Amino acid sequence: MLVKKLFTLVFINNEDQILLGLKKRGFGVKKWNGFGGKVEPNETILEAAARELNEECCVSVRPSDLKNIAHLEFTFEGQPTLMDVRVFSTNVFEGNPKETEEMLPKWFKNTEVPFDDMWPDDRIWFPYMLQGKKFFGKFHYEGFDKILNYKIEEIDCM
Ligand code: 6U4
Ligand code: NA
Ligand code: NA
Repeated sequence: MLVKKLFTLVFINNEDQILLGLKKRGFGVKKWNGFGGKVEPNETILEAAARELNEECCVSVRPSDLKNIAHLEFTFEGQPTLMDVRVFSTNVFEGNPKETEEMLPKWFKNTEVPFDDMWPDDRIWFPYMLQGKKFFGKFHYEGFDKILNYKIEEIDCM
């Protein structure tokens, strides 16, 4: 039996740039990624997405401005957890990204995303996101570095 855990992941876009953060601790440490975390029992997924973004880089968004662009599932060989990650993006935001205890934010050109220092799956699905597609992907890992198998498909609506 797989135990599902719900996570958010938010990407802020500004013209031809995307905001990423270098994770300073915990899961995914030293990797660049969007901003997000666990959904708490007392909040909606959208509220969690906006809250985590603000906690991690001090940027504010209205939950209703977040567009749900992807659904990702991660499983790990020999482990009972399925990470259910809801991915959002927006170009409507307030505040300048600031470093926090968890993340060091930085703007990257869409053509200069640092895939070598990111989750290996990002290289596979970022092109969908950067082309404005909606998609579902699932990735099965051995450890945290090797993708054993995956599936990705464009979808019409979330
Ligand atoms: P705490 O316990 O507060 O440190 P929290 O911030 O709630 O944790 P965290 O940072 O562990 O949660 O959440 C993991 C983040 O990493 C989520 O935004 C989802 C994202 N994520 C997890 N696996 C990923 C993967 N393979 N590829 C990817 N993002 C992933 O691009
Ligand atoms: Na987090
Ligand atoms: Na967090």
